Amino acid sequence: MAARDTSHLSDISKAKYSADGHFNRAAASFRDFIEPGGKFAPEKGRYHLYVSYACPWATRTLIVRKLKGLEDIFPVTIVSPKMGANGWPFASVDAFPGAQVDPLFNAEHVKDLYLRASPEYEGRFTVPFIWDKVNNTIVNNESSEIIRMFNTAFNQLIPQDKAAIDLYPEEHRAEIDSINDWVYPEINNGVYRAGFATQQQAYETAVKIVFAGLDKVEKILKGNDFLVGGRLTEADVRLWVTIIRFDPVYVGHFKCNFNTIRAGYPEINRWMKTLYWKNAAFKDSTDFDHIKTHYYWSHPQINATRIVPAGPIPLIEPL
Ligand SMILES: N[C@@H](CCC(=O)N[C@@H](CS)C(=O)NCC(=O)O)C(=O)O
Repeated sequence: MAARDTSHLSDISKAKYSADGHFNRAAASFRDFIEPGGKFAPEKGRYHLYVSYACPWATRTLIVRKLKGLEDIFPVTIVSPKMGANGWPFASVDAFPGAQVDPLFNAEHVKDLYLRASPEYEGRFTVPFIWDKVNNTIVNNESSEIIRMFNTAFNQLIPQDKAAIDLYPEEHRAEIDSINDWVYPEINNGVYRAGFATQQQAYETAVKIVFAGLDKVEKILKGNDFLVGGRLTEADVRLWVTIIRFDPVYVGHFKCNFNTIRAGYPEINRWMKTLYWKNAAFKDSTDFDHIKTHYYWSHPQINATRIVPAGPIPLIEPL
């Protein structure tokens, strides 16, 4: 039987746009939860996390995995940052430094695992996602839900000091939710809407929204080390992954160039640098080579030469 043609799902240049040139991100499809007593019970070694260092959504899960000390419970595989017509490749196909082979099936591309889990799958082949070795399927491919699972589902299996870390504390949930509600459309996804716009007006609308969002964050962080409640929460993690990519990628590649973080947003810059330099979960989850190569190489519709810029110098300022 001939393999099904899934190129409309794996090739980012064939992603869906609205008639007025706006980029629309599709919702994730695998939405099960790992929880005690559920179909997907928390167990050491049962699950596998697939990520790209390049991807902001995947980096959320890497940061929380490390903050919660889940490295032994939850092995991870890093794909190559060069996302081509077949989507994300493993190192067996593209041995980019730091990329790894698929340890479970020696798959060539992420899409092979999606189609193994669900042969008729019609969504995009995105990272991050969690693979379940017992049911041979994908449990979840939505980072905002994966970090919630990491926050609580494995608390019985990890040391008490790690179990006590709560990135979504009851008393701050309303405030975290309300920050997430605008940070996602205006900033996390806002930079993509600016960069992937195919019409001038769609770009201009989107880029203004990004910088209005950054102005709000700058005000919140004045005199504060964190976004909510004077402590590290998922709201910081979710925003940080976009900010760390801002000067190296989004200013140039996505044309978000009203200002840079380092020149225009001193409070955001301080918050970003402090988390990077003082908290290994953030620094160790960041690979600027993967980040820059991914964006500038993988979107020939906006960078036809695939040349990766040498700057900025430095990639992140010292503290
Ligand atoms: N809702 C998803 C979004 C993930 C996502 O869009 N990942 C991008 C990389 S940054 C991807 O894998 N895109 C591949 C594609 O669309 O073909 C999440 O937050 O986990």
